[in-house]
Amino acid sequence: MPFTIDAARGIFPNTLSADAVPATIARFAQLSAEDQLALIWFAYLEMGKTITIAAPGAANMQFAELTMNEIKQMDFRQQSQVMCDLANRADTPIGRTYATWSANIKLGFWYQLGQWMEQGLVAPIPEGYKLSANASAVLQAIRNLDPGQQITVLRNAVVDMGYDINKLDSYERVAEPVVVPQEIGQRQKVTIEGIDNATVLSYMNNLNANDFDALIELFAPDGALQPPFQKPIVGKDAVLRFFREDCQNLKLLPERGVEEPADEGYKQIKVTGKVQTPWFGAGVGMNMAWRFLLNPDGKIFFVAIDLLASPKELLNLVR
Ligand code: ECH
Ligand code: GLY
Ligand code: GLY
Repeated sequence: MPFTIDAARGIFPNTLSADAVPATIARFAQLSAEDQLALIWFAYLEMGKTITIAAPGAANMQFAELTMNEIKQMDFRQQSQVMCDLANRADTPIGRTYATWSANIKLGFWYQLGQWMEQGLVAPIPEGYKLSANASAVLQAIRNLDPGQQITVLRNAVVDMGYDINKLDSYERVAEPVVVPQEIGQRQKVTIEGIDNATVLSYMNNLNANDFDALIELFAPDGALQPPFQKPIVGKDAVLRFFREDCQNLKLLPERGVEEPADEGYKQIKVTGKVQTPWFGAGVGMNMAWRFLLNPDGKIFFVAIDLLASPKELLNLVR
């Protein structure tokens, strides 16, 4: 085998990803729980002036409902404690339940709590709460990011909360049900300047259509997918599970790409363009790159998805 996953991760090394995102998350993680919650509250309010967030679907919320109602019954002091425990990743029953939820369920849970905070049903951030100097600096760093990077910081902060799932002996993952794929007649096909590779085009079209069964057949058995700022997910079973749990209703808008031969009959392809999440729709276009390595059978041996450092990177197709 000419390529290892590790070697594949290094294709198109000139790709500049948004390192400001993990750097900001690392600074955020150092803050106290109170500061973390208040900071997100302030950031969320400020972002809400320019971008609109879609309400989570009912399918998404049903799994968090029991926990949310439990929290609603508590007094303000207990509610604040639950929120701080989540930020502290404490080992509590709610922290354990939260850990089993998919990213979208976690986001839907906080979306609802935020609404209840506004309505006075859940403990607010204390009036006049003053962020520490460090927290103010992190908030300022978030203000300086572009919208796609801001929502990624928020998402990652929410996903990281709760008890560490790896410390649970056994658990069942909880995700929203998988929607049926879009009907063939309804599907739109992408075009990518400089790319006519059938695997890459099918990847985009199948993901856009939520057709995960067709999508996974584009991968080699030992193929891998690397989401932004994460380690590769390896093997068809794990990649399919990721698609079904975390990748519904995305909109991929690839724009251009390059295709080059690699060693031993492999092929490397880089594509740049925008991605929209169902949470913000056309309101936020994230600047992304896909770096594909296809095996001699034309199957995906590796694909990395990167959040780009700046819109300028959309035009960077050099090796
Ligand atoms: C309040 C205060 C107390 C604390 C908290 C609060 C609530 C916060 C809330 C935050 C909501 C944030 C949201 C963020 C959503 C972000 C979504 C993103 C999606 C990115 C997806 C990408 C997909 C890329 C991919 C592609 C592929 O080809 C393969 C698959 C995949 C205020 C109460 C916490 C409510 C909703 C960033 C980039 C293109 C890799 C997935
Ligand atoms: N409203 C976005 C989602 O449920 O994924
Ligand atoms: N941030 C992209 C994902 O993992 O869904």
